[in-house]
Amino acid sequence: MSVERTLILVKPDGVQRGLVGAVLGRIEQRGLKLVGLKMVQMDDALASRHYEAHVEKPFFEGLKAFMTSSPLVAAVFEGPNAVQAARNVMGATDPVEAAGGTIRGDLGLDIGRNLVHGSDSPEAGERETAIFFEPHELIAWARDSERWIIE
Ligand code: D4T
Repeated sequence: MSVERTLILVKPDGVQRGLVGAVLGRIEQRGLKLVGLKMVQMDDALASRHYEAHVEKPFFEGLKAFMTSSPLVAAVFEGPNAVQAARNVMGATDPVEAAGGTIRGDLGLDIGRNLVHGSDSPEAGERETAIFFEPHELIAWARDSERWIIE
């Protein structure tokens, strides 16, 4: 069982629609532990850094315009297999394909307004966390309910 970190972004559509609590709440309820949280206005440089794998893709300009159009909320969650656990809660990238019961399947309709980002590997979790958070902004805290969530 590997303890991982995943960077979660509630994208501008989630913030504008008043779904910050709903999105983060589903990940929190899964049992992952919140260790960092902030509101961020993304700029072009940050978008290019965060989405470095996508800068050459045809959808990147639209994605960048969307991600910089309004503030987002960045969170870091920690736990066993945190990356896959969070992605399962988020659902498929395209909300039309996302299963019911997932964030995107329940709350989204369009791939360009898919509400939430989550790291796609443990390495990406570390890389993306370092883009959005200084080390001192991540809190190592003891969760009293830990033994009721993780054996
Ligand atoms: P993110 O990175 O936002 O968590 O999404 P995914 O990991 O699920 O999906 P991704 O990296 O393939 O895509 C990044 C981001 O680009 C948007 N997008 C993607 C888009 O607007 N049009 C597209 O055709 C694709 C593939 C949605 C998510």
